[in-house]
Amino acid sequence: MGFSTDAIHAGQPPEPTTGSVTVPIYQTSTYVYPELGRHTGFDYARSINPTRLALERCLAALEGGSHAYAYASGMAAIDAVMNLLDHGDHVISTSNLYGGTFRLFEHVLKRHGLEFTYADTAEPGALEKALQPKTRLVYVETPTNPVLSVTDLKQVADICKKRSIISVVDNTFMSPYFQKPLALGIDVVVHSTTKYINGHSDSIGGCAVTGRADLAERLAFVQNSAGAILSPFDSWLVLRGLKTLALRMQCHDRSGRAVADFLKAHAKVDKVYYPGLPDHPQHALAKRQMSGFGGMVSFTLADYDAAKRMLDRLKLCALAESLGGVETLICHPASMTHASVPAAERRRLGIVDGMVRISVGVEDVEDILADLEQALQAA
Ligand code: P1T
Repeated sequence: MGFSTDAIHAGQPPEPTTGSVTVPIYQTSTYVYPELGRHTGFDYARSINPTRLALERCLAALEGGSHAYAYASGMAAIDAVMNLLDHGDHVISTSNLYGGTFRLFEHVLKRHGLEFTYADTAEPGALEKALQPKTRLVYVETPTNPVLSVTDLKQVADICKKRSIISVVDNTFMSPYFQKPLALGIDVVVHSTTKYINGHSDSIGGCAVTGRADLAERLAFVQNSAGAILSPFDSWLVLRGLKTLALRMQCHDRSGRAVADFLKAHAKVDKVYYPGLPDHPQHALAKRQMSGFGGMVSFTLADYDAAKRMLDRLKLCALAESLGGVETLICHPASMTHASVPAAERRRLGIVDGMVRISVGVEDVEDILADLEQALQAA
């Protein structure tokens, strides 16, 4: 089946009692056993819920995996995946990551005995150089948040496979519509479903998808044991959002390119970060590995004050954390999404105080450009 057919139908057969074409919200905590020693396949709603199950099956289909698990947030999904590891295991991670992922690694998981090395995985050879005998997992964000650097996923998968290292990719920025890490040999994909997958800025959630039965078994065990599940209502919202993922991504991509071109030509703008621009350092790889460039664009102005003047003047674009919604969201990574990354490290990664990040929404692009233009005049 095609992508949109799966987004609309996979895991979502008509409900058998009434024929309801949408999956009902099974708002229950438990299920009656017909008799002692036998249940219906549904025993307790932390372990299994029909609305969540429909979403998990749909997500597995869209990512080309066999199993998916839905969690209460993107961070809960990442935390659950890191639970595949044992005390003392070593992880290599992309150096530029969502600030919250860096915080989880540095300030939570390190305390539980995991060790982390950060490498610029976009640089050929950097991953091999960081390998240790105890490396058990490689964690990659691509394109990265917020500098949009792109890592070669086939190379990562090949390096990891040879050494029985688990490869994990945060596919939040591209969504399965534009990038399919599992098809390139990656073991696990994670998402903040809060972003493009749900797409309407009205739910916090996350998921992990894999094609490996051994990892799926452990993920299912951890999901049930730790219990950070997505609620039935949020599962329903995400199922509803998913139905238009292809349409939304096509529009985000079209408008993302227009915004990147506009910023590139603007006198007030120093540097534009967008994988679709021919001067992006991994543009050729991005063209090969992704089927679109998406709607995330970052750029730099002279300094913090210029960024503040611009951001405070916006009328349509909303100054807010998050991304991937139908409305254009704009943020200042250094003080918002990446505030938990130490200042020196931020500067090393290029997250300067004059950087602004836009999640280009699906409004009429002329209106987005006009708002940016009037705000940039203040920069
Ligand atoms: O917010 P949550 O659903 O827990 O997702 C965390 C997360 C994971 N991975 C990536 C790539 C992300 O961008 C995020 C969350 N990011 C933002 C809130 C943001 O504005 O960048």
